[in-house]
Amino acid sequence: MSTTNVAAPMTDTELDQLSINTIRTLSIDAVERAKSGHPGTPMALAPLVYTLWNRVMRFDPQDPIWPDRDRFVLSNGHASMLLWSVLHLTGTCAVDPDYERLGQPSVSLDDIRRFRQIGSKAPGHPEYHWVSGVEATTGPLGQGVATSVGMAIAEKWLANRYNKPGFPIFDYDIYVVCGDGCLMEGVGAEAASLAGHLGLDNLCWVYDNNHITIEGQTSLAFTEDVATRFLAYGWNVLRVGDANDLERIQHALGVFRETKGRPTLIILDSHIGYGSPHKHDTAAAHGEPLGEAEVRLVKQSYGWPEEAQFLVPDGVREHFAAGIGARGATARSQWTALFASYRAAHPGLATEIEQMQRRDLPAGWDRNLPVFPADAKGIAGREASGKVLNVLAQNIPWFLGGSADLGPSNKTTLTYEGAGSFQAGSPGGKNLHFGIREHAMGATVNGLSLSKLRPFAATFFIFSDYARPAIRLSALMELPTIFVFTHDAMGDGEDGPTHQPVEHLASMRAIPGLVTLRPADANEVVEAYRYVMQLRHRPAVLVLSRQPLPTLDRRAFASAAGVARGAYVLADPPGGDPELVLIASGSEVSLVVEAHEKLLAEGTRSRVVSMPSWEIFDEQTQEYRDSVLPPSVKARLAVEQASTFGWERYVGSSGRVIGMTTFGASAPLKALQKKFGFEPDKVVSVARQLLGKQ
Ligand SMILES: Cc1ncc(C[n+]2csc(CCOP(=O)(O)OP(=O)(O)O)c2C)c(N)n1
Ligand SMILES: [Mg+2]
Repeated sequence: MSTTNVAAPMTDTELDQLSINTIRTLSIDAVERAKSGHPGTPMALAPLVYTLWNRVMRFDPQDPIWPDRDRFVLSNGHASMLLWSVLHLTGTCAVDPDYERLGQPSVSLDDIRRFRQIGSKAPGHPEYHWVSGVEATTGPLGQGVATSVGMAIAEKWLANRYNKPGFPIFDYDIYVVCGDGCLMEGVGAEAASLAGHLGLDNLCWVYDNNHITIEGQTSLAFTEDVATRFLAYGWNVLRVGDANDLERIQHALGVFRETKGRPTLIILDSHIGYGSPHKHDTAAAHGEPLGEAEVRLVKQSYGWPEEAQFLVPDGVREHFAAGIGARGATARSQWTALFASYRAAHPGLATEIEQMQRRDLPAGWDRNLPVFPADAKGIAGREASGKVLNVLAQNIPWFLGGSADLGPSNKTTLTYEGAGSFQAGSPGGKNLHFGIREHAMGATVNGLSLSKLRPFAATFFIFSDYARPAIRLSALMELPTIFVFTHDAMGDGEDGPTHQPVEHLASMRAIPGLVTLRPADANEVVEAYRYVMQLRHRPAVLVLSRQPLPTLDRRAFASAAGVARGAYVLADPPGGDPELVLIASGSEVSLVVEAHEKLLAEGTRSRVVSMPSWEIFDEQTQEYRDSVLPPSVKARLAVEQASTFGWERYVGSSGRVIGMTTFGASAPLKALQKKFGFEPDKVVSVARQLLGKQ
């Protein structure tokens, strides 16, 4: 007997549930196939992500970089299958690094089938530079929530500068999903405190309060009252007691949107592994496949065909198209029309917005950059930097930044008339005050950069350690953030070894993609900024001296423009043809210049190479590199007030390094230079040894 089953059209409620279960089962199947990943949290949070995306967010899958879109950050990045599912089901399109739309899906079903495999656009954790529609790279817990604070600051700043009566060009919200881990991490606390202080009412964190982390119940280590803590930070705190209640979730998100003057935390009580008879509410659901037998039981509980894998039932894609797709398309086309009339009314501002979106610099961005005259007494790297920053900030409207409470010391304060401080009541300020929160500062500037502003962050080089995870992510995300680190070595003498970086240069140089620059004098500082400003997809670290460094006479020495090649020949023996190469960076360049003069006087044909940046030098042609460090010259001596680690690559096995192999000490700088061998005579004597001249 055959029957014809004419199915009644599904109700919206049924389609909601079908869509949610599609997210859940795609997540489960992907983890199962990959034999690794995190199924439990996507199973629990599918209703939240569904509600947020399909009912609330202003996001057009056709154009995932539309500037006025709401942002979504999955701070608990291990739950990445939530994002891959929703990017796939909404048909979000891919964009290339030049911000061109490619017309192909960002995440295909095939990518999901190849979750966590090489080349898949569904990698283990959300990766900004790799998958379109990912707003921030997350996975290191706490980074996403902290980055979102920068995104919220950026929206306030952009709205303040560009919105005009009748033209709400920037009017978006930042939604973040986070778990216990993000709220346990210190960086999450720093960021929440800053967001509360700044009253960022465009920022909503949804906290997945599932009482589970990897080791088991949160009662093992996390028993604080999160709600009270966030109230104390000045947040609006809401609670939704059932993660499956779409109406309550939607209601809470509505309350967030109506709340002014405070960020919102929605505490969402959920059950990790929801639907799994044996694993729900247990750590076992966190980070491993459920196993075939359990998957069948889970699918039964969802009313899902047990055998089906990677199933996207009919109607689900259409349901997303009718929700976020239609809403996003309308919002974007309205915005595009608005922007067209904005361009007519405010052409200059419209051009700025377009340049910023492409990470281009405005015409004249480098006008009035200082040129420093030769001066034996010289000027500190941080001083020269302060002058450059003040010029750049006036030339580039969207260039802004600040320090972790060390502005007066880092010389990063923007002091020109009208620069202002960014605060809740003055969202146009260009001086950001991060407070003593280096880690959140790093993540915040990442958020600013993700929002296409051009930010810098500053502290003492020693405290780069406190921001390092965010610097690393900056490099991984390929963001052109700028880190200004002063007090680069032992220049703060009496402060002692707690304040004297040793291994930090090596540590920065080890981060792939990051450009580290340690300029030798004021004109190298200018050239370093000139180079860095033109980077569109790379972060940079500027390592600057506290103490004055002689400003080299560029009529006698090579031009500081050599900085753009990472290393360059600063001085040669008469007639060239060196027998010895002295290599140095930063404050040690003028030291080796002194030694070089002594060596010349005693008939040694030495060359001085200023090497502000290893990375940039390594990217030059072999021919250029050989012209600076001739392969035939084996007598090479590098001098740098930092760990010797890594210098072998330039001095070779027969070269020498004068550097640090211990911590520093508390004493005046002169005494430290003597104690650790950073004196011209020491350089001369090691040079003689290298040449067998003594
Ligand atoms: C900084 C950092 N430390 C440790 C980890 C490893 N890790 C990944 S998930 C996780 C547990 C997170 O618990 P929770 O945020 O509650 O997520 P849930 O299991 O509830 O999804 C840990 C420790 C990490 N990703 N980042
Ligand atoms: Mg948890």
